[in-house]
Amino acid sequence: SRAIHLRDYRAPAWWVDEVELDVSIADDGHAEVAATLSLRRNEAVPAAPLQLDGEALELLALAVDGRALPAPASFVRDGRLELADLPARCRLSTRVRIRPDLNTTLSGFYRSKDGYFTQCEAEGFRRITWFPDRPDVMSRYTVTLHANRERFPDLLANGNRVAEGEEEGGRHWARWVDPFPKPCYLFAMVAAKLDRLDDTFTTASGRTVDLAIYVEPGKLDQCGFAMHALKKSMRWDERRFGLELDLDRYMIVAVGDFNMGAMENKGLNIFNTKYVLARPDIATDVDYMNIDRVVAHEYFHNWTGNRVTCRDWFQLSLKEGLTVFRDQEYGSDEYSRAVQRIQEVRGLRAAQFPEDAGPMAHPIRPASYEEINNFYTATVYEKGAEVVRMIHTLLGEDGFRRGMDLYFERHDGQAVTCDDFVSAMQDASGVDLAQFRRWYEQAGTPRLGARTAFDAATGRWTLTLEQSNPETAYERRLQEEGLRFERGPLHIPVALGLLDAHGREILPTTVLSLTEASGRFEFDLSAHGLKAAPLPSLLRNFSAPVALDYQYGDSDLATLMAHDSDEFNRWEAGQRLATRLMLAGVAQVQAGSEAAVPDLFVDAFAAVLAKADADPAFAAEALTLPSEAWLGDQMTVIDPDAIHRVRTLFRRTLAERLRSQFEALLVRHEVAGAYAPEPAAMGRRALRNLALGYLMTLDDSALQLKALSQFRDADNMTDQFAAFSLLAHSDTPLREVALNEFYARWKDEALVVDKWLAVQATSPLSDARARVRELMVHEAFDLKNPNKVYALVRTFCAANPLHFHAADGSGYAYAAGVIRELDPVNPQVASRVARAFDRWRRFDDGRQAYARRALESIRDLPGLSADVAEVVGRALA
Ligand code: HT7
Ligand code: ZN
Repeated sequence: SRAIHLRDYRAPAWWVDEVELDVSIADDGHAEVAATLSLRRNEAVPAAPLQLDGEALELLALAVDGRALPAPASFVRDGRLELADLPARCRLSTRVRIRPDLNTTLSGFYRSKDGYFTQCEAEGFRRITWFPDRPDVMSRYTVTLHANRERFPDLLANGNRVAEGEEEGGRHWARWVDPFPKPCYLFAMVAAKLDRLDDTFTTASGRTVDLAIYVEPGKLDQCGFAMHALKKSMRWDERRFGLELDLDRYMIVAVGDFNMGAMENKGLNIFNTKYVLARPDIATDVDYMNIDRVVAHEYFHNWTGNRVTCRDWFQLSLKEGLTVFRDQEYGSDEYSRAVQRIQEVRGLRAAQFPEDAGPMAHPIRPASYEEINNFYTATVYEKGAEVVRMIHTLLGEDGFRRGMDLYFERHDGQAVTCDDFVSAMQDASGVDLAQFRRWYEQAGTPRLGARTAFDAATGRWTLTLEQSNPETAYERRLQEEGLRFERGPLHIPVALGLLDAHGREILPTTVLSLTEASGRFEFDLSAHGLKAAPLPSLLRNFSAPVALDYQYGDSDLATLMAHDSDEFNRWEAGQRLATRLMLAGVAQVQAGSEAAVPDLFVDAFAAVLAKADADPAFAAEALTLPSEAWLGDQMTVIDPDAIHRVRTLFRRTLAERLRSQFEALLVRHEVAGAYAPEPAAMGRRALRNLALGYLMTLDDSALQLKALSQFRDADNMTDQFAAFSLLAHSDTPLREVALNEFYARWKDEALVVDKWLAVQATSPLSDARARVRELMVHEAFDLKNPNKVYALVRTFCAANPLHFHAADGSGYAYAAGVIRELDPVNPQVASRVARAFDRWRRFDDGRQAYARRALESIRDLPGLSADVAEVVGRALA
């Protein structure tokens, strides 16, 4: 295989202390990049030739210490520029031509609309100039940009603008110096014509810094919230972690063509427009919340990622897991902690648990990879954050903060490893994390079994916990690659509470550490005079990323739903009960009978509804049934048709039985006054729209008209979009009305058009796949734009299990066709779409045969990218 292994890591033979870049953008769409690198041999390792990475570069000239080397191309071997016998210190100059206008990969330097932008993480800098493209080489940059003044008035790079001037032919230039040494993946430059929102921020130590958000002309009224989020996150990082901005100027640039969400380039973040632009009439509450979190995430990277960076890409979770944990904590402090936690865990179960169970399984620090872009995964990010959260749980807030302080004290300005992070946490707190480190190297979702026993005579209650760590595709692959790996028990923090038969708490949250394969924990409850066994509330707040197996009775779950003091577990009990009953319904449907919704469930659900006013945002979560994908993941062989049928039946039955309660909610939670993305109002809108969703299952024309008027009259996108998606998924003539009106109104707002596409991609109606195919040739779609591909294609493949997994294989054939077409255009995006096939072996033989054929048709594509080859290769292995 083409795998790169962590064990092969070697420190670089050469350092690059200074980089001078001179970038000249020509009017015909190419650019010339002249680079001078101040090189210094790394005396700590054996001498070796200098090796530089480069991709899609036309090498024009090469010089060492000002002396030109003839035949520059002759120094390029296997895609690398190799120079032997260099003096221990020297200056290497290269000049290359690049073609940003033709760069559809959106990696390196590329064109989007009328401007030029960069994306260098993970390995895009090598598409700009010859360089040791690895994160442990840190350099100081001086960058001079030249371009036409009229077309590109904004010339930006990292750091501070130190000089600018005019040139002949209507051109101008600007020079930027970044005072901080950085790895090249944090390099950024922009040449464009943009509007700018300016602001300032005074740091805790009294420095005033300039803030700027750059957007496409005409969108200035859509960046106020992102600026607000930036200032909130700056203040939060000062308060919670004592971390201040270290720059004089912090810029965010929004771009419509971008492979991911955003990028934390030092002082010059580049963002997907999706995570910057918002106005009440075009962005939903969820969009606002995402913007808040992504702006915070990129800002937090300035310390966790930029000041302390990764030694190599195997350590990606060092910055990503930690920064996600930090943005989660920010979200919890800004919004409802319990609701944030519920959403995090729902996301983890939707994306990371299946990843751990599928062909792409890997630990948060993988030991090998073929294409690093494939490892910006739910495991590295979200499970990585869970691992950091467990450290936080084991150390407590103060211990964790001391660990963070020590981490920065030891490693500021360095490129380090996950081990260095754990060592700082351990050394600052005195908590032994030796066994805990296994979380970094072991893939898979541990199963945590629990058994309890109660002796009423003595009041002794015993909890036995057992962990099992099933083998994953990851270990099988390591073995094939000849890497030895020993599995072992993990250190699992298990937060426990106990309730009596009336739901009163008799043991407040206590964190147990399970370190062996099995552990027994005894509690003396004699003081409580219990007649019956207490009811355990296990794994409170989801204290570890595991799958808990405990035989709760249905009525125990109803008690926990109603009374647990741990809000997360109140929600969890409802999900557990719903999952169990819905899976029983699926089994009934498969056996040829009809499923039924038990009264106990309707009653438990009604009890949550009755208390909904106390916390609408929580109620909206608690009243959302487990997804079709989640139900499928619990089955040995996934049956998407039966699952869809049962989930639809549950929703309709709840709506029928609780109609008046839902209707009352609609009235009670009408939000008065102008729209504001405030937590309380957001919760009420979520609850109200959830109620409308249930009511729309009743096929009642009066309710459909109610949805239509909400769709037409809403003054904000949250309410408009909620009604729109319900109408667009309803089998009535109003569907076309809503689809046409929505498009006509919003066709010039790219991000709203994405919503229009995504809604059609998730349709449960029978023509969904045909519609998606038609939309591929609609003026609204563009294969070159990742947001459009994600909205239409990935949403269909990842969020429409009913139709993507159609029994006739049509969903798979469609996806394979798009992936084959997309691969030469943008392999990163093609590879993300290909991940939709991760679960293919979980389906019946008929579906598997179609999926295999689809995967093989991708595998056999001549010139297939390494990105897609890795994903498809693993799926077929
Ligand atoms: N650190 C950023 C990663 C990223 C990225 C990676 C591969 C290809 C394109 C990309 N754009 C951004 C995002 C983050 O975690 O903050
Ligand atoms: Zn990140």
